[in-house]
Amino acid sequence: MTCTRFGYRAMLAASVLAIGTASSAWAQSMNDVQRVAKERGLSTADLLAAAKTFTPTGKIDEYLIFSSGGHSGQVFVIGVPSMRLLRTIAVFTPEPWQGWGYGVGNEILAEGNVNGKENLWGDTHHPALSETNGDYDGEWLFVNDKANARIAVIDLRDFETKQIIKNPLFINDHGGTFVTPNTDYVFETAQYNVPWGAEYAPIEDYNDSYRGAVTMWKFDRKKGRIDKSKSFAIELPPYWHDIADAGKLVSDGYFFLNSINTELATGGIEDKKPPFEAGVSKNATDYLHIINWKKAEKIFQAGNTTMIEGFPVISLETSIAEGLIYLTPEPRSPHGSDVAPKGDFIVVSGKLDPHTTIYSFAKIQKAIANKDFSGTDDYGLSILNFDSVMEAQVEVGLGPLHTQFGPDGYAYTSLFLDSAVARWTLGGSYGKGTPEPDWTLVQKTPVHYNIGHLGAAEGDTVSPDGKYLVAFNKWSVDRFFHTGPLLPQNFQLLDISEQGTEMPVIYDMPIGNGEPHYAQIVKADKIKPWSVYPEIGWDPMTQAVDPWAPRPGTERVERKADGTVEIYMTAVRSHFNPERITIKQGDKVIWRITNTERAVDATHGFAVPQYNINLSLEPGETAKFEFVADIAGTFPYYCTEFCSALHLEMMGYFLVEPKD
Ligand code: K7E
Ligand code: CUA
Repeated sequence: MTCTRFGYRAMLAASVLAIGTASSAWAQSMNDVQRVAKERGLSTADLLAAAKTFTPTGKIDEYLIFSSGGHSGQVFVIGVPSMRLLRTIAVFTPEPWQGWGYGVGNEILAEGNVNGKENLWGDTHHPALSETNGDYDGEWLFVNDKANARIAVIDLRDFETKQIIKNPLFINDHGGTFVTPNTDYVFETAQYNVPWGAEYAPIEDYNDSYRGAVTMWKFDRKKGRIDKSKSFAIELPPYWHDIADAGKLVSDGYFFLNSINTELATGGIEDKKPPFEAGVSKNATDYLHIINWKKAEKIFQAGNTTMIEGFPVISLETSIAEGLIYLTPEPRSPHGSDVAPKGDFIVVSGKLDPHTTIYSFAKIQKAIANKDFSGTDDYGLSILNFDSVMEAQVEVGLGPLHTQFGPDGYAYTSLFLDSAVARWTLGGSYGKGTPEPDWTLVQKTPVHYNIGHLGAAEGDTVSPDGKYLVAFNKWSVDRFFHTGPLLPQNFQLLDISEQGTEMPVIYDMPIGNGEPHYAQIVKADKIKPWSVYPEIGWDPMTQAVDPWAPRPGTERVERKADGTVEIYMTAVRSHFNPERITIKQGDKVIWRITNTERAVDATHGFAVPQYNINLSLEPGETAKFEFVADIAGTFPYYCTEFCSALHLEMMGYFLVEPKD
């Protein structure tokens, strides 16, 4: 990068020298650059940032961000370094462009019904790419819904949601989704605790009736689904459990979960009791939970569980007896818990403590072996002696939240109150990778404004890439045109490719359709999506050819003896076949459509007015939807994609004859 910068300065110098002589086309073009820069008020730093991020037409981004969409309930896919939004993946919220929830996807959305009630939105916080040996493998993506304690599974062959699973034990989650290094399990922890199954119990009974838990969802990679029958939960004290991370390499088999509200505050500002914000932050320390999930798996497989809400749970008593869970103090209002690339350190940040605290896994193991405890909590869990397990503390600044890692021994921590990204050095086996001494704050770059999570390229894996870091900022204040009082969030791209003191902000990307929390950044060439579905008649729900799929020559309307009308339709530029369908009011309709195209991007839409139907049929895809034609009338259906010059002609009439 240094070379590039000198090269660029040399170019600018050359162009300055060339002014007035116009001796070459190159000089002329650099004059043009200078003229435009002057007209637009751009500095040299701006031009350099532009050169680092501008991605000419036809060039593909090097990295992809998979970002949670906050309470949009979706996932966003963004290219790096161009910071172009490439796709929204519809997850918990219906989305008409993808035809998600308007005839197709409805069954999957219904899997997410909460105690039988439809919930057509979500609050996505932590996406997790599937991993093999602790590295992203580009196959699957998981994301949680904090509002209703649900997990979604997305297939990265077609970027579509395949499963939504509702947690039977709790109704709110936050610590999730996180995957174990080979994606054997996806884990999810409750945050705002409730009695099992969210049944009623007065808040005064918090200690006795409200429960914490972590659910270990077993992922069946072959089926591409979470297998509920092989999943289980581990009961936890009713602290509010927050972010976690799975151990890897030396710490594989463990996960590290932090907590707040060890005070067991229950609010009550209206009764002059301390509000949650004060009650939850009273203690100087909360607890990092160190959980041996491989041991838990054995206990579950041995059947040493209790069925609660029809789901196997390892009780707190069993965990204590088996040495499954240990606690250790963590400084004030911890939020991030991030395992370093070699699995040897766990970095925790307390929002109200200006340090990051680094725990050593080797020391944790030693303390467990030596029963080096400073006591037990009220639930009987042993507390490892803080001084015995703490490796280092680094003063990074105000409001530290989350930490990511680079390839060279740097760690990066988001500072919410400072609105900055801190770069600091790891010690131990990471030492000597950086010019600075171990465990030292190196530099802080201001970001705008109120950063939450941050993401470095593959920065939470066993082999971080460095290069780029994105600050996922909560506020944008004065960075963009004010779109009324509701402003976009701001993703700011930082260049972290150079060691030492510089991490310039090189791009601002407004997010105008949700409030992201965590995101992961993966090398784009690890994702191998299909450009068209493998065969004509492909059902994305089963990822296989549907034997019932309509094909050219089989188009028809069949009336069954029971009054059901089955429609077999094909779509190809620029017509549907059939184009006229007449049925009777009250008929039950089963409608199948296959897009028989093989050309890349030849997607057809299919919209029926009044009936709230809108599909997206990608090349090769077949879809099936059902409804009762309860409203008589004349309904022109049409293709919602501008698929050809004659796309306006891609339509037909759906005629529903009145009953009598
Ligand atoms: Cu916003 Cu991970 Cu939900 Cu921190 S969380 S910022
Ligand atoms: Cu098909 Cu427009």
